[in-house]
Amino acid sequence: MLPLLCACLLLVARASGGSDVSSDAHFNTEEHIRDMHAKVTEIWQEVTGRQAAGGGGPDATLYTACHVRPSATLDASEPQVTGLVLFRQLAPGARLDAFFELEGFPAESNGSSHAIHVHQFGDMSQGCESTGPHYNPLGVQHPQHPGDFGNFPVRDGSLWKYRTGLAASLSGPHSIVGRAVVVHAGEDDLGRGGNPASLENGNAGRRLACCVVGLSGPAPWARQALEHTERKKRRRESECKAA
Ligand SMILES: *[C@@H]1O[C@H](CO)[C@@H](O)[C@H](O)[C@H]1NC(C)=O
Ligand SMILES: [Cu+2]
Ligand SMILES: [Zn+2]
Repeated sequence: MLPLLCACLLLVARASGGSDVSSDAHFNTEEHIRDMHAKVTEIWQEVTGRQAAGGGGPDATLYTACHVRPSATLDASEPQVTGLVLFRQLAPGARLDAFFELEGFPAESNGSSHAIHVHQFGDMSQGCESTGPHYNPLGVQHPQHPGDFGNFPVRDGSLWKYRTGLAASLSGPHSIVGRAVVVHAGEDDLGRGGNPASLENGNAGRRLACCVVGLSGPAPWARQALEHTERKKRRRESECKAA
């Protein structure tokens, strides 16, 4: 199977690299990249799918855990946001499910919305500043990046959300494993800000906190699912009492 994969990749590479770079290649670069991505992803899915079917075990689910820490470049007066972001991918190529669990937002930010994105590098050596721009493997505009998760409301200093159908992937050529999740001080304008930055990063403001997406076993996800259910129940109960 491996020689087959190599042969396919070689064909794809030759098909795209063999054209005359000096003439119309520039014009079609974006289309080429997208086309090549589709082919490589297809090959990847076929290979991983076969591995899962034969001997790889019946469960091809992937899990990651990302421990959010305040950016090292913030001063002490800034909000110290901490928490956990978990992803789950039930099969290669499937959309992601996620838990976002953050706390440490200041009281005056009650009701505010905060952008969360996947950034290119899992490098936190200069706090969240060294995680680079939005992860953008297809060279498209914001908010079409795979890690453009939009806005999350803060309530009483914390943010917790279960989301499904996220376009990012934990496998394949555009996996977000090893890259960073960044929590911003501001709201994402979702590309409607009317300036160039809006189409790059949504003008979401300072980087408050971040983490590196790392593979994990299923245990953190199971714990969080339980915690999420119990918290929802508690909130419902307190709302009933208040009513
Ligand atoms: C924060 O806002 C929520 C409604 O979004 C409200 O129920 C809650 O009482 C507010 N908390 C504080 C501390 O103002
Ligand atoms: Cu961001
Ligand atoms: Zn983006």
